[in-house]
Amino acid sequence: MKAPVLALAGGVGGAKLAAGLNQVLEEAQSPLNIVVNTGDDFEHLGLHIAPDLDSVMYALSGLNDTERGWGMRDETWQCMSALGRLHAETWFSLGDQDLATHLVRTQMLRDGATLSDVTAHLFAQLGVHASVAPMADQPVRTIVDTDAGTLAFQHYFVREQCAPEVRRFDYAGAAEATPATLLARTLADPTLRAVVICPSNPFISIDPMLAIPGVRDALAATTAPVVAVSPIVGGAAIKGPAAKMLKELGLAVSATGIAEHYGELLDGFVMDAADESLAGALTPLPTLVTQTMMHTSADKRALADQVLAFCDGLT
Ligand code: FO1
Repeated sequence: MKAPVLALAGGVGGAKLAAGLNQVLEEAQSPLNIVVNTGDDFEHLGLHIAPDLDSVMYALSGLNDTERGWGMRDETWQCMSALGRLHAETWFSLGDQDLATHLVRTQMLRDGATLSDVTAHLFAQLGVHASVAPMADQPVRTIVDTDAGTLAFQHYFVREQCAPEVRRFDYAGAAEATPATLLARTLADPTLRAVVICPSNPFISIDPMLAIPGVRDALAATTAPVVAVSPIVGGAAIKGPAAKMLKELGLAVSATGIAEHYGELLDGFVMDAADESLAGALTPLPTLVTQTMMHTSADKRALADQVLAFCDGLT
């Protein structure tokens, strides 16, 4: 059995690189384990919504809407219109096809399956071969402390459109959670090839994982190289509110700010060619400067190939 790669992912950027790694490693018949943030999960209209798991699932199965960044392509919104007619909550858009995912997940959880079981089942139904799991089977919920009060993550992100100023993040339930089996087992695997922290928002996609007891220590203890890809290019987030958050938290709005945020955890860092002038500031951290924008499936593959070669060179 070849050595596995572990990808930590959340959000649109995370799903894109996870899809690239999946293409490259599937062709090489090498194992890929993807662990996904569930700090964005919430109960809505009686359903368990897991946006980041679904972004990865739709990206890897090719069902994703590339324009919108979340949800499924060729989506319809009949249920949302009907909810509007009933004066029910419509601030969070659930597509008709996407609803099927939430229905199956919610039913299985209610029948006693774990979120890891449900995730493996859903990915298998859509023909994805990579092993994918949530970061934990217990609920961990990102809470955003803002100048407009304390907000549940999706209330901050979607309902309030990230407008309130962020003061800090909390990950409710993290202290009581345990890493999902796939995460714990992969981090303890002495043959682990690399850990790739995808170009995800560090505060809302990766820090919820690091808040689970044992994860940070296991990342520090693994002999595999831990490499992060910057979600900040040219002082702006590729997508989403990462730059706004860095600024509001008083951190450098740059690829350097991201590397500094992960600090000692990293054995290597990947930043975009647009930020080449910043690479020296990270010395002695080995840094790969390359094209990190992923518009096409060829871009995702190319970045995955380069990141893997960089990791292998660090070992
Ligand atoms: N993002 C939005 O900006 N508006 C929405 O109405 C919305 C609905 C939605 C439904 C299902 C799903 O899987 C994701 C959805 N997202 C929506 C994206 C999601 O809120 C965020 O992208 C993530 O939580 C942040 O990574």
